[in-house]
Amino acid sequence: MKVTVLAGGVGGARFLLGVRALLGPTPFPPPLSESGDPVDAPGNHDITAIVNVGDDVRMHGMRICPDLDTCMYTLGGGIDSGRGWGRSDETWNAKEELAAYGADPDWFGLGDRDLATHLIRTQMLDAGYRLSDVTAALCRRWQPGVRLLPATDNRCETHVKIAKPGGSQDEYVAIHFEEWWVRHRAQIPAHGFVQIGADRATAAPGVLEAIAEADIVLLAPSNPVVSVGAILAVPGIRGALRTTAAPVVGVSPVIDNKPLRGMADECLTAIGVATSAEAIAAHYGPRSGNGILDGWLIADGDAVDTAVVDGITVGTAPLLMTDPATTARMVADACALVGVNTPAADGHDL
Ligand code: FO1
Repeated sequence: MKVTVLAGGVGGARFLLGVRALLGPTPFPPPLSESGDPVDAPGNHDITAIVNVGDDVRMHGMRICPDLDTCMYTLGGGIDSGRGWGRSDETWNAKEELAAYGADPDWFGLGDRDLATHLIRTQMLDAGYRLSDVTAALCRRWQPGVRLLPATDNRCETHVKIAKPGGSQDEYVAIHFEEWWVRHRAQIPAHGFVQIGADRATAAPGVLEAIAEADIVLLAPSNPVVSVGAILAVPGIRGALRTTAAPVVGVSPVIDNKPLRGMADECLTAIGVATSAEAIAAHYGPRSGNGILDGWLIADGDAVDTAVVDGITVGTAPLLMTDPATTARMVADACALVGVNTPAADGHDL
């Protein structure tokens, strides 16, 4: 079975742990034969993650890809699970030294171990490799067991529109999403989000095919605005979701109509969408209309007015991703919602 997942950072990575627990690993990058050709793994399932690159940022001369790294480290066993991002057993000497020189920015958590990833990535990008090639190369070390594809190889950064400090009523400036979130903890009201470069971006190699050829496409319980929304901003991806033969099922990112972590509520408010399972489903919209959903899995206890989400099959399940086996059951529930059977549904042990 081919499963394609649209994923952001922390929530997306935890969701992918469940998909892998349910279906088994997809060797990535693909093993090479003696003659150096990629060999399709014999596994009977194939998991592809289309990962958000809207958080990507250039700092201290390095290209940093927070969501790709969060997925790679989480699936590869290198994540600091308390933070949900960055490396385990991390130290911050380089960050402190940079700050001692007054080097800006000093508010972003660049760990010493994490730096190696940014240095390798930046060197490969500068040598002309595409981000998707770089990601596969980094994954040769981490072996995530899921194919990780950036949504695009092009620059497509999320910038946040805020009131111009000291400006008049309708004067705005834009700051990078990471500055808005990490430096200001999303406490400066956002008046909108824009993916810089989206108009010239193209989906990364394999992305549109992974959607078109899937048996099911899942939207991870990631931020609907700056994660899933940023992926949908890449030309062609929304269209691929609307035309794929696969059912498209989203998993609600809220429990009791509140996000578990992060800043989804501030983001949704900024675009005039209520922070509720119902409003987010309506925001994504049914594929039978001009939206992208066939199914919507919401947390036990949350409710949606079926009239509001007409055309979307709604189901409920426990959505707290406490461990991969629990998340695997949630993934099986999302698939079952649209009649796609998976190992858990067949009663096999996870
Ligand atoms: N998130 C933070 O809240 N504070 C940080 O200092 C921080 C540093 C950081 C460094 C590398 C990296 O890959 C991710 C990092 N994140 C940090 C997470 C990042 O902000 C993510 O984009 C968000 O968590 C949303 O997914």
